Amino acid sequence: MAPSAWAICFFLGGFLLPGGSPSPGSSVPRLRLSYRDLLSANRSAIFLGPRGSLGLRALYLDEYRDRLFLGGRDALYSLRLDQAWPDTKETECANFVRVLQPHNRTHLLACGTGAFQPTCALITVGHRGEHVLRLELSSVDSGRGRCPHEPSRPFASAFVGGELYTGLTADFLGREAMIFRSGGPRPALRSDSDQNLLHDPRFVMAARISDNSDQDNDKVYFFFSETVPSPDGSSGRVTVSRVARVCVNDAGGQRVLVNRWSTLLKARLVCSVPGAGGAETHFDQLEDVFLLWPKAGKGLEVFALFSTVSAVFQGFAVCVYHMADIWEVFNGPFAHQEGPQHQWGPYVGKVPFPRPGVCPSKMTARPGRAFGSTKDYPDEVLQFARAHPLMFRPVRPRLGRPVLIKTQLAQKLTQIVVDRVEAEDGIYDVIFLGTDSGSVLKVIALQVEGSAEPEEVVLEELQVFKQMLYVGSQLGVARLRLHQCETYGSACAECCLARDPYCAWDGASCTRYRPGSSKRRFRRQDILHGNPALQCPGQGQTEEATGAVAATTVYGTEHNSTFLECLPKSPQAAVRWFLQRPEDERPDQVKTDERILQTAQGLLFRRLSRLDAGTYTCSSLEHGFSRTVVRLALVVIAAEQLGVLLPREPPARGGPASVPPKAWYKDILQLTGLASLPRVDEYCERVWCRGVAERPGALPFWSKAKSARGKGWAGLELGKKGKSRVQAERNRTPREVEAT
Ligand SMILES: *[C@@H]1O[C@H](CO)[C@@H](O)[C@H](O)[C@H]1NC(C)=O
Ligand SMILES: *[C@@H]1O[C@H](CO)[C@@H](O)[C@H](O)[C@H]1NC(C)=O
Ligand SMILES: CC(=O)N[C@H]1CO[C@H](CO)[C@@H](O)[C@@H]1O
Repeated sequence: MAPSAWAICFFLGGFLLPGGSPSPGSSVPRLRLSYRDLLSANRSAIFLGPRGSLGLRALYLDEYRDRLFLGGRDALYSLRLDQAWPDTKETECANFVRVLQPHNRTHLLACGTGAFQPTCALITVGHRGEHVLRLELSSVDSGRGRCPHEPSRPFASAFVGGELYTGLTADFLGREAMIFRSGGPRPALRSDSDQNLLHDPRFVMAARISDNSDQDNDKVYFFFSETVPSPDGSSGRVTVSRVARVCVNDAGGQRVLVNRWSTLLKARLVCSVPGAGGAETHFDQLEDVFLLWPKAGKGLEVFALFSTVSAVFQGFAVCVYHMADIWEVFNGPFAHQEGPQHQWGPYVGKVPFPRPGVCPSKMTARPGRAFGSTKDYPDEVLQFARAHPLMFRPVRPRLGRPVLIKTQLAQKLTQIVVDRVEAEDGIYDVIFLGTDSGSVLKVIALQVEGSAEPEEVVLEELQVFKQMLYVGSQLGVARLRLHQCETYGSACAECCLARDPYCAWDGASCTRYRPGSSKRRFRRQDILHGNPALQCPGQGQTEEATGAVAATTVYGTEHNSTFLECLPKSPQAAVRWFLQRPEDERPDQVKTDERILQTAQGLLFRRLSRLDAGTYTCSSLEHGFSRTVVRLALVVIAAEQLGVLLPREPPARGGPASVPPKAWYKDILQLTGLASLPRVDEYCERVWCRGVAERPGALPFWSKAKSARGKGWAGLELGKKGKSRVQAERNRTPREVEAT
């Protein structure tokens, strides 16, 4: 089991939310938190293992034992959820662990790719409260059919009633795709390879879902996409997404479909946006599926993340399916094709009894014929099942369209987790989307009354054990709190504008909202509209009128460039600049032109004039709520005054020209009459240390500035803030988790 052949290893993350599952546009985020921000706010913890990289391939969150099990490269890890990481024990295991499933109360089943020889073994993990991790050597067995040969091949598994259900390509060459069941006392069962049932499938998820209280009807569902011959009979191939299912009590046929599934059916999952003239944009490639189990009664919802297949347009969409709609499609007509060149249509003839796909149960019993097992099904039923594995109707999403669409993203979305949150004004589904770069987007999709289009609000952030999100990437695993309300700011309006269903204004601060805690009377929250004018009356205007924000003095030299920085907390806010000159009665909005540019970071004067002097107010406007971000009193130093101070030649004495001559500071200080040394320090740095901007590390943060440089403009330097941000950018590694 030498790990030598394992150079091929791609990202394949995991994404888990406790309690989520019994088996385990201008859409700028309002708050973007870097990995460092999260770590320093104690919001996240990272585990990378003793070697600094896990090669993570499988996660299993065990809420019963308070532990998180990780399957990585050559190792399996057990992390205690109730303690700080890394308190780990490690055991050597077979290469890349792809399967981690609970076997019983004391054991886990783990399967690894081996050196292209899949291997399974039982791992003793102990009872609740123990922290044991031991490989049962006597249990090591071939994992063929239970685990793929490669660490990166799409694969899904579910452990039900002591048996492992897998959707995978089981052979070394990756050609033999199948849905397989093994590991119990019953003979193994697989999909029929002659039947052309699966076309290059990419399995995403597998789970047991009960139709009703009768356990005989329990089925295992598989979600995947496949590339099938074009349904219009032409020679092309198209990618479609599928939901397939098999009965847990399927035993195969007696004469037909021996040791093959006799109840396997599949249906298409459609996720598309209707466009002008009936044209639809389809999201056909399934990326991930999350099952949102209802708190009580029926009503399971399937959240599915799709991507486009198109080479020109990269987009992602989240569609939500009611389980009841999926059942309806499986109860509907079968798809039928007269011959390979014919179009598909609904099967209109007589369907034999028991209806193919129906599990043997009390419902299939007839006087004199109990059909206690699929082995008792008439050959006619099995022949029909073999010829009609596909349903005619596709499954359409709730509301007939995606709840969320994302285009023009720099990253690919790969994972989805959903948390249903009860807020003051309703129940919201908070969607966490994991990206291939390791960041996590937190989004709520709102259905606003009277509008067909759902409104999307991209929040920031990420919850503690029982309130935590576990994010896995190839390098490691991160634990993040689902919310940290105080990061939204210290004002009622900021809390309200965040529109985060986890957070509400309690009269003093922005804190976790818990429904039903009626002791606190002043809980202010408005997810639907985010209107602080209603929720936080009197806040916005008073601040503006009294000019509560004190002005800071800044200096600029005539004919030189200068920059006034303004970074509102929320990038979703519109920024406006106002100028009040000493002689003016009221401030006026700053008119931007060739000379004065408004950038995302602030106001840039390419060449400062004396007339630019005055008090600048940067104000952010979001959902009708305006607040002052910063007030800057700009003093313009006249060119003549500066000429007296500055020598014509750069300072001699061998020193580099970029070193600020210290003596001039005092003159500048006298000139301005103010002793705010750090700011003057910064100012001088801007004027004289232009060379710093040329350092390669300085470029990414100021990528906009870089292009402007070509037009002969220079002089923009990184402030201290800018520098540290660049540093963070450059030191970024894929393991860094960004809550956005
Ligand atoms: C984070 O946790 C550490 C240790 O528990 C503590 O010392 C530190 O003050 C915390 N930081 C914040 C920002 O809460
Ligand atoms: C779990 O399964 C293992 C292996 O079959 C067995 O040795 C162990 O006793 C079982 N534990 C329980 C609690 O049933
Ligand atoms: C870039 C730029 O315009 N620099 C000017 C800054 O001010 C001094 C003094 O007036 C000029 O000599 C520079 O050309």
